[in-house]
Amino acid sequence: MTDTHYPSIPLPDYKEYPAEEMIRRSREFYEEIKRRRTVREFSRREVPLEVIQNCLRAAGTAPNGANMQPWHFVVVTDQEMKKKIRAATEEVEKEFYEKRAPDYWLEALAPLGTDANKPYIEDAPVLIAIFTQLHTVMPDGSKKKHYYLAESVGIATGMLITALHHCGLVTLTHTPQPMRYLREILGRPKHESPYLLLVAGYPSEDCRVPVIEKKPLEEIATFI
Ligand code: IYR
Repeated sequence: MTDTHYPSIPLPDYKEYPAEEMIRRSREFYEEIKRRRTVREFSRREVPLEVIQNCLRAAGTAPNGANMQPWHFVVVTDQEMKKKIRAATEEVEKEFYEKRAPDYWLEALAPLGTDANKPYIEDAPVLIAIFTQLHTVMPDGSKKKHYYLAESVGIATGMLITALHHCGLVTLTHTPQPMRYLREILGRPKHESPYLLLVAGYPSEDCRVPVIEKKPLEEIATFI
């Protein structure tokens, strides 16, 4: 049998911290990340594209199935394209709010005050349409299967949201259902499926957010 392993090297760039420093870093990171809020009112101010590019690079380091990196990110800053995406999204959302959503779902959403109007899709400077990829198309046209799509892309998306927050930007994780229209509008191939539309930018000056609470540690974790 031929050796198909990747060549290996000693773990590069690993940093160990003394326990005290580790505790301080964990506390500081928690303080930093707990300021993150999902925002629905965006300023039209532009953001430096390099920030988005670096945050995407960060997302692209996410752990994933068999290192197939089964994701694709489409960054939309073009106003006409945003307008198109807004119109298509509002159509889907109108159908959701008026017909498809069961009462219990509408009741769960009522405290958030969301509806089918999505002005932020046009206001925010950046939309990042995130796609899962079923396979890689090899140069000879053959297909190389991808694994754990939802897990991999979910982790990468979490890292992207964290990176954008770290840079002082706000986001909205938007998941209109069904999202197939995004593939068509953005001209993505059939083996890619829209996973989430991430809206990113600065909050509007009068941006407000609901008063919500996160479950305490005791409720979300068990130590055995
Ligand atoms: N996609 C719809 C509905 C919606 C669903 C959930 I669950 C939310 O947490 C928020 C909204 C919308 O974006 O309005």
